Amino acid sequence: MTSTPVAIIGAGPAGLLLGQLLAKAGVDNVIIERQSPEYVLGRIRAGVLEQITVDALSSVGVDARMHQEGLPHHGFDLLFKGQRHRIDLADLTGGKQVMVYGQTEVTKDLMHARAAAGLQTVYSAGDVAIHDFDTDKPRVTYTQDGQTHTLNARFIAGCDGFHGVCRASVPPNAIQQFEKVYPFGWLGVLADVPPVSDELIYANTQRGFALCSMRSPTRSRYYLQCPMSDSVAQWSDDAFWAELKNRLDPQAAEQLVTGASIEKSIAPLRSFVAEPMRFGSLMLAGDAAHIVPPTGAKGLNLAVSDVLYLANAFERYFKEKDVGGVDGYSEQALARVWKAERFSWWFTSLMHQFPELGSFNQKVQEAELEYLIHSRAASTSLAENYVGLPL
Ligand code: FAS
Ligand code: PHB
Repeated sequence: MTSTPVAIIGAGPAGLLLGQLLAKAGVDNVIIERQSPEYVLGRIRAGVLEQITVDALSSVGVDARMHQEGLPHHGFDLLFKGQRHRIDLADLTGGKQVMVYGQTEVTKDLMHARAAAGLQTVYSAGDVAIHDFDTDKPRVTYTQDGQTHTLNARFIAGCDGFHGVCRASVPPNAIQQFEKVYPFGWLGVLADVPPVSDELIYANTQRGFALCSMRSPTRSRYYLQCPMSDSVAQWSDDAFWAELKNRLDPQAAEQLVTGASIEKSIAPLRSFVAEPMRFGSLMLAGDAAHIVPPTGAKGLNLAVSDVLYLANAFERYFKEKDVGGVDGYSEQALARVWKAERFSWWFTSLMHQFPELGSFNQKVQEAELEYLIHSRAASTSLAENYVGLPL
């Protein structure tokens, strides 16, 4: 049986970043992860980092490769009715930008930093369970190498994602869940081909939404709105590229470089929030507490703001015995979560096809897009949400 001040469940970006922030504050911690490091790194997810995420990684000294390989972006294109219109993020937000740098790379950098710091991470942990988190002596049990292990802690940080064990362990009468499931998914393709444009293109077309993103000047990431009934097997690379071309403007369709996919997956889209985000000695952070449709590129960045608040709360507790941060964590995190939920829902509703809502919805979407590109006030609102609202 071992003990640690903070037991972190989940070695995704939330858990790993929290671990680094706590270590920097002198608060020891152990991460328990059910998958292998390879499995965690094999998941292809986010691509756009807000400045708060860049700054958080810099604050724990995990930013060198991001600044070398990451791509600062100062704008993106909205494509509708066959025309592209640039949203100038820098001009609209007084010089702010986003960083294009894949979540896989962020996770890799955090993993290496944690290992270099000699912090304990238990990978491939089986039957992870949390206990007594309604007391000040919670504990985690898990199996490894045929043995059952117990980890005592003062707090448990549930950073175990949407399908994790932490939120699921909270008594149903102690938690409120708000959810909206969208009637479509995103078919994503990663390919070692140069991006079709220097910046991202978000397309609203009558055939469905499309997003042109990237990971580097030689690696592209594309998404197509698709029915949830679709399977990856139905989508050959040729079929994917042909449909993407159908959803692009003529110039982009002409310039599109296609190639073999190195990853292809369909992700469901949902908006979800669990309230509160604290249950006694259990604190939820990141996807364990909330999910956004990826349209607004908020998921990973919300996980970061959660753990920034949480690390500060734990530092106040362990260094000054001040419970104010811990007691205020849920309300503080949820205030930012709900603003990002609103933006992600709004941008998803604006850019995707909803056939069940009829042609009126398409016309209203086009009217809002026209208003957006001609109103500085409207495009400023889009831009300041996209680059990330203040902490
Ligand atoms: P994660 O889900 O990343 O990590 C949770 C970790 O906990 C995982 O490693 C998991 O193995 C582990 N775990 C689960 N159960 C456990 C248990 N019982 N015991 C121990 N460990 C356990 N966001 C964007 O901003 N842009 C995007 O384009 C984007 N695309 C996405 C595509 C997909 C398919 C998905 C699922 C999400 C996407 N997201 C995107 C959101 C995503 O980036 C998340 O916001 C981000 O991974 C959140 O990080 P974590 O909260 O650490 O959760
Ligand atoms: C990505 O590159 O994976 C990405 C970028 C922007 C989004 C969603 C996904 O809004």
